[in-house]
Amino acid sequence: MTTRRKFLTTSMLGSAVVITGGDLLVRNGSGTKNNPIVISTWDFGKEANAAAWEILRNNGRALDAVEAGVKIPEADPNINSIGYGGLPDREGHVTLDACIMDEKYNCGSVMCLENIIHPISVARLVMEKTPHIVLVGDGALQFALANGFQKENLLTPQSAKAWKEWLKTSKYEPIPNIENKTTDKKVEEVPGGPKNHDTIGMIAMDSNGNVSGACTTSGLAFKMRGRVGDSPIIGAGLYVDNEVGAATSTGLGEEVIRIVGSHLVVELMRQGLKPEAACRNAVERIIKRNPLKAKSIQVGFLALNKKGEYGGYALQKGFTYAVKNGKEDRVYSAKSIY
Ligand code: SD4
Repeated sequence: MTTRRKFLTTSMLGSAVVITGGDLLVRNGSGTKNNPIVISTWDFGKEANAAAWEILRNNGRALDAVEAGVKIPEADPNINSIGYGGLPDREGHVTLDACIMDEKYNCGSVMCLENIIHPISVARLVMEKTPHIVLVGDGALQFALANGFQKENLLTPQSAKAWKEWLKTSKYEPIPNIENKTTDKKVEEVPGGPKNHDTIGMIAMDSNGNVSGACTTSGLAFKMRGRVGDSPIIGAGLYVDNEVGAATSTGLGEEVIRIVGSHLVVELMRQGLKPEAACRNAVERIIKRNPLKAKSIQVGFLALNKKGEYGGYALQKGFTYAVKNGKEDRVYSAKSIY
């Protein structure tokens, strides 16, 4: 299975530079009108950004860019946390969550969708073709099939193997994306270590200065059947306000939902905080609720404002995000509390 470390190596070979992120405004290069930008969570965001960039650099719409961008990891069988190849729930079903939001507060979401490789495109159709915002489970599948999507088996042999391995103990320990302090390896790379899960959240601003976002995931590995995390919940896993900017999240969804994290980050930016400071503030709110628990889980936020400034922050070390604009194509390591 492809690990983030491997992605990182690949990214670096592909000329990405990993440096510690901050509130960055790349002068003459990013954000604002005529300076499109796309940012997304984790190392695999780099490849997703490249697809989004093809649209942005041709003066396309941010909404089209984020949809095209996140479809890359959705279709990649080696990414075991999104779309095809995602790790299943306890009962062996791959269930997908996704949402999308444009510059006019239009939004669409699917939850617990099975057998459809691109839940993000179904979410977009929910937004554009129905009077609703959310479709779940069988209803979402029915809607997808009625709109020409094909049913596919999303459980790859690798994910099936991992699930069978997990069944031996059925121990449910969702400990996401924390660097293992003793071995200096990320948790998922430690043999027998807890399985990892990473969502892609992507935010783009197009050459008209309009912002859109998308978020898609297979959620927590070996979750309870029917469990839905933050990722497809507008305001939790993603929020876009074209007056202010946008934010997205990754990590243990339950903790993000409690604070309506992405909406909180956007509101903090509205009050004047820079993206990184707003993300940090949201992370601190998670700690305030349960300081002990916060030490052993991961949550990361990523945000972009209308000036093209961006930043991320996480509870734990190990959260990375990718940025692409006219001047840079990089993976940053977000700052963290612990
Ligand atoms: C969830 N937030 O389902 C997602 C999982 C995730 O990095 O982001 N993992 O809770």
